[in-house]
Amino acid sequence: MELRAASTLVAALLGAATALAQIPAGGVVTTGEAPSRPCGVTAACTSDVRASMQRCGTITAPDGSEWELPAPIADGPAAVDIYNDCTGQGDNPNYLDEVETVVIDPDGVEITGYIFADNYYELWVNGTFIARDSLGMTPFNSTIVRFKANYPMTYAFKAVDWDTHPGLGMEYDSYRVGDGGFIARFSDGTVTGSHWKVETFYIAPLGDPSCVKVDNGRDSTACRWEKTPSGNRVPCGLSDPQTCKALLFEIPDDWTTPVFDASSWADATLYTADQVTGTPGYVRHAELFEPARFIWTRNLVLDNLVLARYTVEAPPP
Ligand SMILES: [Ca+2]
Ligand SMILES: [Ca+2]
Ligand SMILES: [Ca+2]
Repeated sequence: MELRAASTLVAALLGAATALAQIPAGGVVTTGEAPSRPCGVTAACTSDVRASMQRCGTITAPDGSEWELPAPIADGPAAVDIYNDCTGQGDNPNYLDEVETVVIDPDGVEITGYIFADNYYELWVNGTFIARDSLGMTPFNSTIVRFKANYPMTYAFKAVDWDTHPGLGMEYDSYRVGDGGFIARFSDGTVTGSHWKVETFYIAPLGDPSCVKVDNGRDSTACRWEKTPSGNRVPCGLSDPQTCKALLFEIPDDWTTPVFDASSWADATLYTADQVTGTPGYVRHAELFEPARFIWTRNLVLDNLVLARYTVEAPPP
């Protein structure tokens, strides 16, 4: 009997270990939608473009932990818009005059950056906050930033595929699944590309979060979603979206600093402009971004909060 009890205990422990092993280390699973509130830019658009107010939510996990969704948002100044047809008039002819320089090192090199994100970004250089996107959800704007820093320069982007149902990773009344992607070019020749490191911290919607594996960073490509005529769908969302789950990971405190080790993150995946956006914020100013490439993790659809890093060691020749 004792032997049998012991073997039952061993089996139970193995079962528990297997269950734990099914979700990547540090992952927390939540179910359903968080109550949401307006956040960031909440003024109605001045033009009649199709726009969605930015909304944020706080969700409580079964272990009591609280999570800001779709991401914790930095409380810093917004970037100057190159194109904004919501709180701006579309093309902003004065963006070069309006952009201010964030001085990290007074004797540093002045760098100008051009950034477009689906839907939102925040940027740090060498751990100093540079700017956040002026519009979190839609419509899609494009922005300029400027800073002065010494090499090596570590770029740290927080990029968010914003949703309107926090916790579900879904958007609009149709509960469809949106996608992400962002692109940046800097005046010293630094561009987004596959040499950047990326990691995902909010993966949703998921039916069974054990579809997320760790293989050179967290990989959600085995998680199911389908393209349908009414937008991207996931199996858990077809009958009752509130049964869908999110897999969340805590953002490391020091992730924006040069000393942070991102070697376990994946190399960025490249996407074409067509895969990410056909909106005027990018298309009307595409030449500003050449030859940068749109990047994200391996899953443009289900990975909603993506951190991206790259260090430029010395001025490009
Ligand atoms: Ca935006
Ligand atoms: Ca999106
Ligand atoms: Ca998404």
